[in-house]
Amino acid sequence: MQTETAVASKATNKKVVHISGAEAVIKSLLEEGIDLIYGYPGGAIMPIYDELYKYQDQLQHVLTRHEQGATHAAQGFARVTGKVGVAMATSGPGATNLVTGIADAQIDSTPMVCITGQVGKHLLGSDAFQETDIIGISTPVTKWNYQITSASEIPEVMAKAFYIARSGRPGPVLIDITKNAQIESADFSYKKCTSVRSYSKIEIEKLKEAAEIINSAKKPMIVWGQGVILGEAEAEFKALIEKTGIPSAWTILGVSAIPTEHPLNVGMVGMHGNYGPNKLTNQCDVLIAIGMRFDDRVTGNLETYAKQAKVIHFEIDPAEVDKNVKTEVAVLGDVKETLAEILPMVVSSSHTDWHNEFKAFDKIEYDTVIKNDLYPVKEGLTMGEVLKEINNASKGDAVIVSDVGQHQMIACRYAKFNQSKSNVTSGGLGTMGFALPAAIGAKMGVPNREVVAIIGDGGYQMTIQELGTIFQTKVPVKIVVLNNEFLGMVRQWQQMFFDKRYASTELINPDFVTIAKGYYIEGQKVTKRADLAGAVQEMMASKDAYFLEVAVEKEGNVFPMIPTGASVSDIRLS
Ligand SMILES: Cc1ncc(C[n+]2csc(CCOP(=O)(O)OP(=O)(O)O)c2C)c(N)n1
Repeated sequence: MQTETAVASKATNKKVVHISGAEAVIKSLLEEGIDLIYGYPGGAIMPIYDELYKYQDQLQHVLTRHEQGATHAAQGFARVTGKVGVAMATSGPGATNLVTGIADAQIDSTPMVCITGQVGKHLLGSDAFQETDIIGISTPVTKWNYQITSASEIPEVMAKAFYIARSGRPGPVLIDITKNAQIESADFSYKKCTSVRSYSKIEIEKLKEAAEIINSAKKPMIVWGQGVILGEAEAEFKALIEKTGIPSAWTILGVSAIPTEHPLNVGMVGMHGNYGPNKLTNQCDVLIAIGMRFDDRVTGNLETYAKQAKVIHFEIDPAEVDKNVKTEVAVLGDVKETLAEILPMVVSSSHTDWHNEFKAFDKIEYDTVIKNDLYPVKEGLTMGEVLKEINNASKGDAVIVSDVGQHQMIACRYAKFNQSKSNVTSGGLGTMGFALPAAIGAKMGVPNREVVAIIGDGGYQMTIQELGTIFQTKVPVKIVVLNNEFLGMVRQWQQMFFDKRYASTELINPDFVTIAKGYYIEGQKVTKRADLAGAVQEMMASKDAYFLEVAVEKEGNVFPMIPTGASVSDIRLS
């Protein structure tokens, strides 16, 4: 703890104390309002863990069972709270185990600070025990990274790390701290960082141009993404769509920004999105993209994507503008501000005929796909009916955390949401193993909300060890494994595009209920439709963590589907 009496600094009027680098790290976290971190200890970070022990009444450390779990838990926490998630690991293998989660946070713009221990400064570059160049390794997948080699750097670098992680387009930051910097002492005084680089001022001319195009559009369509949620612009967004009456579709990370049942919500775009919004992307005259980045899973073949439309792009990151899709007008800036500014410039409308075109496609999709997913008459249980029962039990109030694969697409297509920041999934990276640890972080972030993880039998086994974290922390997450005994999404592609050659996609699984019980987590397996609703209700009624396995049909497929490289117009219903 403190080794010298505190003295007032003339420059900042903040207290200057002389403390170890390790303690400076903890104090910096406290200054940033952090009271919960996820991590895993080891030699090169032991001085920081020793300080954590002393500060445990102010800063909770959750010991995950793998460093990847720590990053996903920090991501889950960040996604539901809008705050920065923090993960910590030792050098070498501890640090490299963080990389998947960091890459996931980078592509999904999740604010996260990772702290890694590093060998002493005098050993850097000597292939010392557990030395790895985590700065080099993480450079392409971090928003910023930095190696601290002296204790005196800690407060300023930590302040910068948190500012960069949460400002503008959020993202992950990694701070690597050599062991000597943790042990040696230095003066400490903390000043929060308030700017690193400035974001462009809103250009009123661009807003006027955009409003003019929107006002004269006959068939305008909005596609919104996670930017609306990250920018906390839900109210501004809702006001804009309600005034203009424009049909609005979402990307997988954007859903929950407005309630699912909102009449202007026309569904999901992209590979397994809804029929109408995908088809009509190629018939709208104006496409207004808000806080989304035209991912290839959204656009399909760019050569045939919305070529007839004038594209308006509301975006905070200039690097995203004209990257994949050429825009007519780009409105740069924070959507909370740009959407508020444009609201008085747009005229009220309802676009009734145009909405009816969406409804006609909805009917086709309902009759050919949705009815069979949600109300199947065949014997095998579908993933869709499990989601329907979860909706019935949650009434749309739960946070849904999904893993990667068929169940993810079904979860995002059918889950109902009443409030923002409720859909947590690995979008851009598609990281199997994400959901179980992310659900832990989500539940800790919003303890008063129900958090339900929807996971495939493949992805579950990638981070199944985090059941240990659930048991130790007693975090009451609900875990639903949709078991089709296949790596289902890959199997679907093999069925459709590789003549049903099921190469290495069949899974022979263990008894998952017994494994959960081994971690003292109650659970059951459902194999019959008659037992499903009751089992889901029992799970939701439980005050503790609960494991529900549902044996779903083995070769169920997710439709609609835009085959890779095909046009959004060529979306298939079977
Ligand atoms: C770490 C990782 N490895 C491989 C993949 C490729 N992949 C995408 S979906 C999928 C199958 C997922 O199977 P499962 O978890 O059982 O879910 P299902 O599709 O059956 O719902 C695979 C292997 C991936 N996304 N992530």
